[in-house]
Amino acid sequence: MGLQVPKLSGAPMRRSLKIALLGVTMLVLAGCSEADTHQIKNLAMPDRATAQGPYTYELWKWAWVAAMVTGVIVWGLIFYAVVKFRRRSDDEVPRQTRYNLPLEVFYTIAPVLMCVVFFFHTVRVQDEVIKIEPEPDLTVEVMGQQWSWTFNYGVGEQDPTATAGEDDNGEPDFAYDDYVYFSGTGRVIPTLYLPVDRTVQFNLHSPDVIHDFGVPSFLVKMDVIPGRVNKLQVTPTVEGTYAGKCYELCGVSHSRMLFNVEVVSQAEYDAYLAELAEAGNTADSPLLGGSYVRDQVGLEDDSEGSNE
Ligand SMILES: [Cu+2]
Repeated sequence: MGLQVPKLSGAPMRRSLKIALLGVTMLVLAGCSEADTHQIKNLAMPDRATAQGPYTYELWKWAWVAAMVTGVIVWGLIFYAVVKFRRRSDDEVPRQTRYNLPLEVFYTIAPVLMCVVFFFHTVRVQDEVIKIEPEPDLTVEVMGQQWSWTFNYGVGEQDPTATAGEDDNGEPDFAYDDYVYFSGTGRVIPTLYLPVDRTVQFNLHSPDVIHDFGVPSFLVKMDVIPGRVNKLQVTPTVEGTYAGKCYELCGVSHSRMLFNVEVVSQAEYDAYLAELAEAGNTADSPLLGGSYVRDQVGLEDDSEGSNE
């Protein structure tokens, strides 16, 4: 008893396949605007606007290269098998084989090796991107609150040893003695000003739930977690306007948790800070949503239920 396979006539099938392929190719090419071409060249990544961005981009690029090489090998093997072992006559059943030890060893070891290489480079890039310089040029205290952002800019001398939390005596310990701030709301999208070519440290605070602070063009982002201060350093290298957002679904108005970023000259940055001061947005410690940021259930040392 042989395999019952339906009889196919090859030629019309091949012709319609060719026409379909041609149609798809023309559609794809016709849809390519200049912006699309730019996107394709960038492998769908935004233009890099920070010193840290190229690390992320290189990882992304080489992951594509590895995926394409794997793809070409797999597609090649598929087409080779399809052509080489095709059915040559209606009543023929191809030779049936099972077990090929060298092949099985290969397809077990090769993916494991690929994962090891991907893992190595991911860790290498991550270490670079989340690296913290002991003395950044400036520090901005960022609060992600449901559902907007507050940016606190330090005025005057910076104390790089500040913890952005509490010192050993339980006193607030921030990098500056004076602050100016801008606080967004669900209606008012705030703008974060940054001086170009300066390494800025963001101390990330949340008074409520987990948010995630990120600017696509910076190619870095970091979670904003209540009860702890995450730190992220970025060096913007290109002046311009960028869009930032919350990357963590944080509640009903999460989609409104947008902000703009203006990377400007140092003079324009100083002028903006003076503007905030003139508007009365001044404080001697950053606006971080009140003391409950640090006193949440289960986080205080002396409450019942604390495990410390
Ligand atoms: Cu959020």
